[in-house]
Amino acid sequence: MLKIVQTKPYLDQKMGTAGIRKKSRIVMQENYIENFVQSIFNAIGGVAGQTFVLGGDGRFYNKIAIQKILKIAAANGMAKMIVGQNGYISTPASSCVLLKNKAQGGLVLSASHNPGGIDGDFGIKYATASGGQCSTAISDKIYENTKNITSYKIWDAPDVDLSQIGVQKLGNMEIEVIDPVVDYVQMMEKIFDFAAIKKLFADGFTFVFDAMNAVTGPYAKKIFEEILGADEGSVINAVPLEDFGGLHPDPNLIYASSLVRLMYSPSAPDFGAANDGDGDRNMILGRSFFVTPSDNIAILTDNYRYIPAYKSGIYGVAKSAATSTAVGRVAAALGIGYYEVPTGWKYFCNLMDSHRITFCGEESFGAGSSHIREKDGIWAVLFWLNIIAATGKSVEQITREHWLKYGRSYYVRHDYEGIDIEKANRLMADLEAKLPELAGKTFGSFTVSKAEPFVYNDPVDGSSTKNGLIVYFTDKSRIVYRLSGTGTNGATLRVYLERFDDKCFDEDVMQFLKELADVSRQIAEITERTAKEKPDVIT
Ligand code: VG1
Ligand code: CO
Repeated sequence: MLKIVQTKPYLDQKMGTAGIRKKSRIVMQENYIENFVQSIFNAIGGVAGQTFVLGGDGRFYNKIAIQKILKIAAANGMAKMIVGQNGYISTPASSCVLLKNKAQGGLVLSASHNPGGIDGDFGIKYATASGGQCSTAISDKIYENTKNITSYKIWDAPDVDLSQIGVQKLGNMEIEVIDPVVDYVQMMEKIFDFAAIKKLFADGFTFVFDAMNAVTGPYAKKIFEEILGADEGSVINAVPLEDFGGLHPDPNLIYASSLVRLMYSPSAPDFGAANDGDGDRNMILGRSFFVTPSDNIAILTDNYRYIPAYKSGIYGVAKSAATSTAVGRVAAALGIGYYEVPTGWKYFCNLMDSHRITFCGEESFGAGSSHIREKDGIWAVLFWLNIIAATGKSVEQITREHWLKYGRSYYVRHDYEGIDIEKANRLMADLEAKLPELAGKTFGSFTVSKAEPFVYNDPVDGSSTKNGLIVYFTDKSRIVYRLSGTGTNGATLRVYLERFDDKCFDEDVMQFLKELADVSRQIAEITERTAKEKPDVIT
């Protein structure tokens, strides 16, 4: 039965870099999810007769939120909701299913790499018919709606059983429960040379994939163990858990520490990888060797010819401004288009839709291609396995040959977390104001060549976005400053440090970037303003 419920607006439902992201307890407030989802539907002119895709990374509150969303969708006249079995779907699989079914929209319940649980985080990403997350123009409209909402529609009915694959009805809406792994696997089989990777494993290549107790476990088990023949047990932490087993499902050197320890131990397998909570981020490791995400996208691009789906040619490549310039050198060598966009995958979508780019990547462990409109963790792992199968080279060899050819961008990101929001905003505003004076100034051994805000003018829709501040130095070093748009605890200042060297590739990264790190604090007065002498997290 259709029910109309009176509600009061929440004033904090503004989307950040990737959807809305909040502490679980905030999302659990009365009508919080209902308001947000109804506001999406209102802002896009209703969803009557439409098809959407729905699922989440399985974190705490996934189950409850999904039932609410199904009932709101049914009450709003949606024709069909395609739902991942048990309410699970990875972010890349959601984009895949959305595009395959030509659905009008998709909702992924996830706070990505943020920890889960009642004291962790929850979030919702909203994708349009393009398969990618909505533009800022649309999220602004949704935000306006959340501030003025007075009622929502909900179908008053018992909860829906999502455990069995098949079709059922909720009011007039059809619910199709699918196994999202199936469509995703089919897509991967079309892109990569599965026969060659199968042979690699059959020949004894050893591998470990850490799903971090999050959504990619079932996908990874199916693809790597069942289909490609990696040893049983190669996929670890493979069962999605509501609290990720206490892990922080962020695949980097800090939070995937047990995998990192294994990869740097004498019993390391040939290859190690991890994905984040919702399966769109990846970390790649060789034996005692780590591939930085900025190098990752550069190396994948340079090796596109080994991959069946790309071997006949690629369009250009894009990276977020904060990502190192490594892939830019590859683009120049290949003579393909090259774009720098603000942080957030949504900025790549127009470039993919208009065939300007095929690949894109971010320093935050994200890489992907135009096969979907999200970054894709398992895709990146398969890409590496395919290169290794085709070349017979190790992760380290492939990376070292890359440096030899193009030079190396030593790169690190410093995060200063939990800063008072007002203080953080002031720091950025004051820094921006003094950028023009920086040119020509010397800090230690670094001389500033140019300093300016990063402004992106989208060549497709003409929109203009300012995101972060960049200081360039005469020796090709760069510092990028920006505030995170995914945090749930005060403000996080991200400082991205890059220094180029085309002769020596074996410097200690931290040591090599130490002076630049000091300069980054000096220029932005970080310690004076935040009382932090060093970053809270270094990745
Ligand atoms: C972070 C990353 C960004 C990424 C975003 C979403 O944003 O820096 O590169 O696209 O998270 O990632 P921010 O604004 O906190 O720096 V995820 O894996 O949601 O899906
Ligand atoms: Co993610």
